[in-house]
Amino acid sequence: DPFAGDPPRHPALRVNSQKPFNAEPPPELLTQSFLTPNELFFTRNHLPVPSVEPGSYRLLVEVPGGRSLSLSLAELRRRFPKHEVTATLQCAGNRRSEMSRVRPVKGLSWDIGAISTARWGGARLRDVLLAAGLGDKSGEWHVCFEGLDKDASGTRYGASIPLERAMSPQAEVILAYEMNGQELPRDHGFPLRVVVPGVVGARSVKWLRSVAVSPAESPSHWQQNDYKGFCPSVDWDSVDFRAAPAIQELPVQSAITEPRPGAAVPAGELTVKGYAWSGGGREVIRVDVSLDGGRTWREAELCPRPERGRAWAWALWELRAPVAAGARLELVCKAVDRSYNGQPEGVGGIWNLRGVLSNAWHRVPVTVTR
Ligand code: MTE
Ligand code: MO
Repeated sequence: DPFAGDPPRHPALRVNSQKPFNAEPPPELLTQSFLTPNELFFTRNHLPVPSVEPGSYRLLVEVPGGRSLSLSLAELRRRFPKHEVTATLQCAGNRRSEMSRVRPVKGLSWDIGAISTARWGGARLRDVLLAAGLGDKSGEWHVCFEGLDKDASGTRYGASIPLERAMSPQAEVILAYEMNGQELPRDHGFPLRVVVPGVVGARSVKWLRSVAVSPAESPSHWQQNDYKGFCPSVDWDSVDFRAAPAIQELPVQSAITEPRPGAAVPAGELTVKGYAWSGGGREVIRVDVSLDGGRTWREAELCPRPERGRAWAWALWELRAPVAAGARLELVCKAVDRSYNGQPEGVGGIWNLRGVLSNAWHRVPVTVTR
C-alpha cells in the first residue's frame, strides 16, 4: 500500500477520498477563527505523502544562464530572510458538489470547505532565484515546481507560475517552511512548499523537490490537462485542453458556513456567518446577503482583519437579522471585490466538465421553528 506511510489526521475532517487523502473541515469550524488551525486546514493530495528526512533534504534550483543550487533546509533559513504572509489557499474544485447537482462532473465532491487560511513563513522565491544568478529575462518565462510525491510510474506532481509573479516583490511568493508558526505538517508539504498568494491552490506545490526557470509552463498533467475552465457545452469528447489557459488567479468567491442547508433555526435573531475571498489580492469590499432567495438584500458586516492592504486572505463576515416563526427562508450570499467583480447568480452558465471555478451565489434553505 503506497499510502501506508501517510500521517494521522484530525477526526473532525470530512473525508472525500482516503487514498489519496482529501478532506475538508466542517463549515462551522472553518469560520471559527481567521487562521485555520493546521490540523483542520483542508488537504488536497493527488498522491501518497512522501516521507522526507529533513537532515538530508535538498531543494534543487535551476536557472538558465545561472548556476544550479542545491539547498539544505538550514541554508534556506540562514541565507534568506524569513518573509511571512497571511494567505488563503483555495482548491479550484471548491464547491464542486453544487456543480454536479446541475449535471455530473469529474472530480472530488468538495462542499464549501476546500479553502483555508494560514500565516506562512519562508524564503522569498525571488531571493532564491536571484541567488541562483537569474538575470534579466525578456519574453515568456515560467517557474516550474516539482514535488517529491510520485505515482507508481514515477510521475511527480508539478505546476508552474509565470516568472513575472515569482519575481514581483509585491506578489509575495514564498518557499514556506512554517505554517501558523509551526513547521509545515506532513499533509501540507513538509519540509518545504510553495505558497503563491491569490492563485489557485494547485500551483502551491508541496514537498518541493525542484524549482526551474523555463521558457515553457510545467509539462505536468496538472498544468496542461487539468485545472482549466471551459464553456458549459464542452464535453469529454470535444474538450481540447490546449485551447484554454491554466487557471492562475481565482475569481471572487463567498459561502455561508452557518446555518447549514436544511437547518431548523429558532425564531428571533438569526446569525448568518460565512467567508469571502478573491484571487490576485483583490480585497473583498462587500458581502451582500439575502434571506428571500435574492429578492431583497442587506450588507453583511465584515469582521475586522488583522492586516489591510493586499488582501491575500479571506474576509469572514456575519449578518444578524430578525426571523419570524414558521418562515421558510432561502439565505443567499454574494461578494464583491476591489475591482467590482461579482459572483454569477446561478451554476448553469459556469458549469464545466471538470467542475472547477464553482462560485455562483451560495444558497442555503432553512426553516424557522415555532
Ligand atoms: N503539491 C504536491 N506536491 N502534490 C499535490 O497533490 N496538490 C495541490 C497543491 N500542491 C498538491 C500540491 C492542490 S490541487 C491544492 S488545492 C493544494 O496543494 C492544497 O494544499 P493543502 O493540501 O495544503 O490544502
Ligand atoms: Mo486543488
